[in-house]
Amino acid sequence: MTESRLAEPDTLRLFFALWPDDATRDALNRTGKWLHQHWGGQRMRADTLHITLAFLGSTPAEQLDALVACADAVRTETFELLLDQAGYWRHNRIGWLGASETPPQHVELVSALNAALQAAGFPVDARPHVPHVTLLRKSAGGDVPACAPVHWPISGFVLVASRTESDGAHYEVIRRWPLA
Ligand code: 2AM
Repeated sequence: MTESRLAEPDTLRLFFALWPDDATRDALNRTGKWLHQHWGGQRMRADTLHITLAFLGSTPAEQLDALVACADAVRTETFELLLDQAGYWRHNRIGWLGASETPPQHVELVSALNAALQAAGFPVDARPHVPHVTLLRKSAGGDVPACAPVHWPISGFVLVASRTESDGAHYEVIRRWPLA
């Protein structure tokens, strides 16, 4: 057995997400800076910015193949997400950027993924999905400032493994799926 196999974890903290291209990441990061000037808190590092589609949490590594099969079953067309609305959640002190109108393809992507996950016995979130990019944590919130809209071309989605380290969460994209 090789050293790297020995180091492979038995469980992974996983989630499906939309992962930004470089231009979208830069635009989201600029909005994070702008929101931080208004609301304070801790800015998310640029390399962590994403939209969660389905959060699985701690998952046995042996279930990865089943997860991949769930994502393989999704047939959604590419679309554009217009992120034009900042929001703040008091219960977890998160400042975020979201969409004033969620495109039907996004709704269909989330529901197709969740349906496949549920049918395969994975845990799914019963709460309504609010597409958002978390930009600030431990933030005070306040009056909602106007934000420059971010046009995000969605051409695929990813499976991400998360590790928590002293400087915060680190995310590794472990698999990508293109949209039709
Ligand atoms: P958040 O951005 O609103 O905090 C990785 O933790 C990603 O999964 C984050 O985007 C987080 O959303 C999301 N997530 C959804 N449900 C979660 C949960 N129960 N615990 C931690 N993160 C969760």
